[in-house]
Amino acid sequence: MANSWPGVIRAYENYLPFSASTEVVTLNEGNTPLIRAGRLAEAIAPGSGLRLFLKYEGLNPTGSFKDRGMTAAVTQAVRDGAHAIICASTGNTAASAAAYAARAGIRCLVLVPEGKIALGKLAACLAYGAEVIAIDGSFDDGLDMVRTIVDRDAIARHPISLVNSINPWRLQGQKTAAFEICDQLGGAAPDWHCLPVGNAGNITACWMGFREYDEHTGTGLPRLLGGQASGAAPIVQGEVVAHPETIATAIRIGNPARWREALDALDESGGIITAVDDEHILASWRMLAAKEGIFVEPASATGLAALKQQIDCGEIDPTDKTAVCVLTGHGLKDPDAAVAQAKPPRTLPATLDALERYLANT
Ligand code: AN7
Repeated sequence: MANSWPGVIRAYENYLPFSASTEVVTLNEGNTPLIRAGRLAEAIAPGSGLRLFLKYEGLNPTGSFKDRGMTAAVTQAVRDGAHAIICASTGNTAASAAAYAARAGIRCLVLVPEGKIALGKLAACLAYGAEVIAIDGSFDDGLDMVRTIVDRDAIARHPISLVNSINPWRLQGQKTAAFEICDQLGGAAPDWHCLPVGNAGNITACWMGFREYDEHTGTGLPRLLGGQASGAAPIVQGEVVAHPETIATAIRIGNPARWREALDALDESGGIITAVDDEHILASWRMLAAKEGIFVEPASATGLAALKQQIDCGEIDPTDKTAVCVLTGHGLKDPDAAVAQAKPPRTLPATLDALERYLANT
């Protein structure tokens, strides 16, 4: 049977501000699996009846949830006559922008923090032919730079379109994750929607999506649970973090662009935002792989780590609840982190003898 999934813009065209005649730039993103995680539920909330689901966004075309927003942002950029797009990024936005720009045949510039972008993301940006500019500053510095340059360029003849999530089209595309989750749960929102928070675009977009779907189809609304890394938790602390640090480099962000919108979404949903130590992010990251066979990049485990923390401290009662954890990026994005966390492989001589002895002793 032919794969008829057309990508998120066409799949949810009634909910998106694109006309039927718009030429969509798509890689058939979206339609990611919602995986029931029974063993993990039993590990974090034994005997509670928790129904835990994992929205595996790492299976998008460039390996992260960013593709949902990027199809919309690049479609609109082309419609606006842009000849180039630009963004600052911890890596996933950059890789996604690079791919969609290649697809559209336009130029792509990405600013990344030097030495702080995971290998798989850098590799992808280079392969897609983006102009990668490494800056000796943070993501936040890069975002300030691209915001300013785009404002200046607005008077030029060939506009550069900014595709960070301050671009409203990004949120339009990204909200489709909420639609899919409700559809996959049989027309209902979960009780808890748990996700990592960096620049806070995704939590803002998801909330927009849940609200719109509830209005039109009566799915109900989830409560939002956002997780930030302890070393990069400006929203939790209520102040800008000048030098964010975390092993979860994707969310190494000290001054989120969608800060206020995230606070509104948390407030409206009766949600929680919490900080999780790197150690607990990694413990959840390990559980996802070892208990469910799902390999994600470290940042992607932050929603699960936040859920476990809130259950442990009694703030969330898991009894007979449905919770979705959004796994935002694929494990192959950050192979260095994975190898550094694991025991090195055993080496043996290439003989049957050696293998037999190994099997006898383990
Ligand atoms: C795997 O790519 O900000 O709160 O520049 O890559 O919407 O920012 C990445 C963010 C979570 C946080 N998980 O989402 C970038 C960038 C992964 C991510 C987030 C990111 P937002």
